[in-house]
Amino acid sequence: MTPDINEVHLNILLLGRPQSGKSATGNILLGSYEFESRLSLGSVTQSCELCQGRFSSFFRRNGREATLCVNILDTPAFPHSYLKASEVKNDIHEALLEKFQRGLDAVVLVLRADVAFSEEDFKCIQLELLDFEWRNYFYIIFTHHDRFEENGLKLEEQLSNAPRALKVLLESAKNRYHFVNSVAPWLHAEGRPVLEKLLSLSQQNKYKSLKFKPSASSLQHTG
Ligand SMILES: Nc1nc2c(ncn2[C@@H]2O[C@H](COP(=O)(O)OP(=O)(O)OP(=O)(O)O)[C@@H](O)[C@H]2O)c(=O)[nH]1
Ligand SMILES: [Mg+2]
Repeated sequence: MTPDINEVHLNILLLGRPQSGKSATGNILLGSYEFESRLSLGSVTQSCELCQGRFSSFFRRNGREATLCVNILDTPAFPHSYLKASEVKNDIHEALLEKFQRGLDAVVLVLRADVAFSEEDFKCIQLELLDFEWRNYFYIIFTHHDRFEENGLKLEEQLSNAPRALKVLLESAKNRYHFVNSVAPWLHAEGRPVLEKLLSLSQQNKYKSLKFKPSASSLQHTG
């Protein structure tokens, strides 16, 4: 919760496998090209990076217009093409401590919609940084929605035929997910519905953040 009743701050952590579209997703949430996002045979993002966005009159609260401020932490992939698992983990750990002292409002797993799901996709959130409470903050973003559409695939059909491991993952996110085209020309138009859902997630959590506990190397719920 922020001191100013008409300003809500969301700390958003992006996690995912290499080239899943984490940085591109960060860009659509911000509505600008802040994070380096490009096609590569190896992981592009080498260390955590924080970018901020501020959207005035984003929503109404208590009968007044309110501002949404987002702090987005883009992270190196896990598994990473060049870094060891321990290096990725330490980098995210330190970034959470330094940049998200207040805690986290959304843990976003970025998955490609056009690539078959593998249980490996789930491993990036098993970095031992997250306590069981993270599930209340968990959100899944499927990128490459455009590829999905190009191939005439219907979302509902695909999801009902999804592999069991993906269904379990969606259940653990309490079916909170969104499909995006992270390279849409109108970044903000694509990002706004996701921001609305992440804001609603934070509202469901009564604006209480998931606090990072440095000593315990875990995240816990805090008031
Ligand atoms: N068509 C399409 N391409 C996308 C989408 N999202 C990401 N891409 C492309 O996928 C490639 C990788 O995107 P990044 O944003 O760099 O992915 P990343 O997960 O940050 O990658 P690493 O930092 O290497 O782990 C880029 O060429 C993006 O343009 C999408 O929704 N649709
Ligand atoms: Mg990246």
